[in-house]
Amino acid sequence: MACTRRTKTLVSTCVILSGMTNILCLLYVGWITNYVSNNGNVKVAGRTREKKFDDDNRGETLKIIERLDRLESVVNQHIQEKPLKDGDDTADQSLSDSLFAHWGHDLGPESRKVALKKFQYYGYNSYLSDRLSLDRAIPDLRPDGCRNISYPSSLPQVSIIFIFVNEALSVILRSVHSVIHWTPSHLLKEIILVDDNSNNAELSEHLQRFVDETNQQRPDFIKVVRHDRQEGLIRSRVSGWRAATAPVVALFDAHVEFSVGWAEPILHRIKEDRTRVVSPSFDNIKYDTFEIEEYPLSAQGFDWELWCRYLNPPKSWWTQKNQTAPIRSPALIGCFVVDREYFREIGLLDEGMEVYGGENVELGIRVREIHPVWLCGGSVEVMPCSRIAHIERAHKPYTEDLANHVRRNALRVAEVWMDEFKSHVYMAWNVPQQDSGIDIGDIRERKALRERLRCKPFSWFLKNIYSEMRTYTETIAYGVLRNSLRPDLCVDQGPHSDNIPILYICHGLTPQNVYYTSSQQLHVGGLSPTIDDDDNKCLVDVNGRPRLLECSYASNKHMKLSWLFTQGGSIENRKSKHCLELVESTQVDHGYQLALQQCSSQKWTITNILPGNVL
Ligand SMILES: *[C@@H]1O[C@H](CO)[C@@H](O)[C@H](O)[C@H]1NC(C)=O
Ligand SMILES: *[C@@H]1O[C@H](CO)[C@@H](O)[C@H](O)[C@H]1NC(C)=O
Ligand SMILES: [Mn+2]
Repeated sequence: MACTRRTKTLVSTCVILSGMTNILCLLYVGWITNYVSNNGNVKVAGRTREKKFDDDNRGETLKIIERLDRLESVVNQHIQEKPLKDGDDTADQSLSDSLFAHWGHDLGPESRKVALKKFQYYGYNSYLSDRLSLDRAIPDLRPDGCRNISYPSSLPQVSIIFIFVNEALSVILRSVHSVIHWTPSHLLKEIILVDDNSNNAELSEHLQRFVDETNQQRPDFIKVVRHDRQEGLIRSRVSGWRAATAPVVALFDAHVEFSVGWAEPILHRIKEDRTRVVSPSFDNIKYDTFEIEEYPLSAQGFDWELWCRYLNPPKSWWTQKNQTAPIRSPALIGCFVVDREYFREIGLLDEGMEVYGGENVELGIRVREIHPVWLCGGSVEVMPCSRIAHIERAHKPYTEDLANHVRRNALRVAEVWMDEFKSHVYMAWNVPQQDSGIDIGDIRERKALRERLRCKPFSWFLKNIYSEMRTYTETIAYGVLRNSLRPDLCVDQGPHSDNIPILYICHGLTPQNVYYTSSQQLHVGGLSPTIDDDDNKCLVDVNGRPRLLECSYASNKHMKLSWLFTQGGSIENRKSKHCLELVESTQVDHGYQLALQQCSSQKWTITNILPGNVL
């Protein structure tokens, strides 16, 4: 799964994403890194996720990391990705920092080398995993009350599906061991291992031996499905589903560990109502130490790029004051349990999604299946009493072109399901809505499915299921904002802390996203996805200086945030009548900086105008 945010060093972003090949990414990250170290707060560990639950307490560094996190998806989009190259010193150093920060101090140099190599390959510490018991117990992190709930003895049986590609054997085996150990045996019908064409022969061999041994005791208990070419995670899940025979199927990554009592709460909910699609709650297995890190209870959602994200549970859940109650959730983050036949009825997953495997790709799955489920009358929920620990990788071991696939899948979802809100996905990915040049494949079948299931409009989903999501129906133009004086420079939100917009070499990543609205606001930076996130930043004339302030704040304070803008014309503040312009400056890198001054007819353009609007 990709939506969980990882601990990340600043420089690793580019290393991981581009194999150090992309100058722009390095420039950008270099700039951020300098900024951070110049300000003396170089502590870079921390999960973004925490901020959702601790809103008042966010360090600047965390914000920057968050930006890099958001950046990641967009960086991908712009960068021809290459896998990590052997012998790249910078890459090695950053990997090494990441692996050995909290682990391996007493390891000899040879072992370190081996461990590092494996870490680079898998994105987690498989060297350590190989040395941990396959049967280790993980802590029982269920909230109070779960232990006292009793469930009917007759619950539907479940098929467990694990999908993987090039996963460490010990990690797969631990997933299998722990699900066997923690699922009551009369409920566990079978385990299905879907190998999406791993190119590791040793893995297949060892795995097959384990399967054969197990099946000698319980014939057909473990099934192996092997793809003879890489199909991606989405079709892997469907392959697993095809092989399953139990009334309920559970689809998981093969790098998880189950916890006591995980199955009963979920199977009970599905038994009560077969249209419920249920996710367990997730804890983290740290990629370096393999320690279990407790995560707060969350619902699961997505942003407008359709990357997944954890959400605070809805108000209605909090007011029940019952931590064991299911959490209604707009989406799923990838691992879920569903009635096998119901899953078929609602159209499985979109097999038209051409995806090369990788964890982030699962986003496509989540979003894909959530819409049919919700819009067509089922429900999605997260069970607090069912807990599973999942390894969040430090980096994706195979990043080839990942974001392009995610973007393509997102656009498929937008075109099939999102009606007038599809513009939001195009805006978030910063691609033109018409003639995007992106081949999203044939979506007729999915559209027919939507017809057949008589799904509700997407606006219904937003209003009733995902009311936290912000919408941007007022936006009329989006893209990067350039001045004809220096078309190689773009308006950029600059460092978060000082709220000063800057000019920077155009890279088109999130910090350079600009949105102009029909209420004449200019938003700079990524679209804030939900009301629990910070508001968008608006360009404001503050005492004659260009500043970026939260739009709602600036608006409430009646500040000067309205701008007259026409494509190819000036950007003039409606109150102060000053224009946003470039002025020469020897103090900045690129020779120009932004200023507000008497209008001198400088010309600005913004990349895309939404269909039906004139600027
Ligand atoms: C749970 O059950 C045990 C024994 O059945 C009982 O002693 C305990 O008080 C119960 N706890 C709660 C929170 O209900
Ligand atoms: C809390 O929620 C659980 C699960 O839905 C339910 O079984 C239980 O009765 C609820 N407890 C209370 C006190 O409402
Ligand atoms: Mn995963």
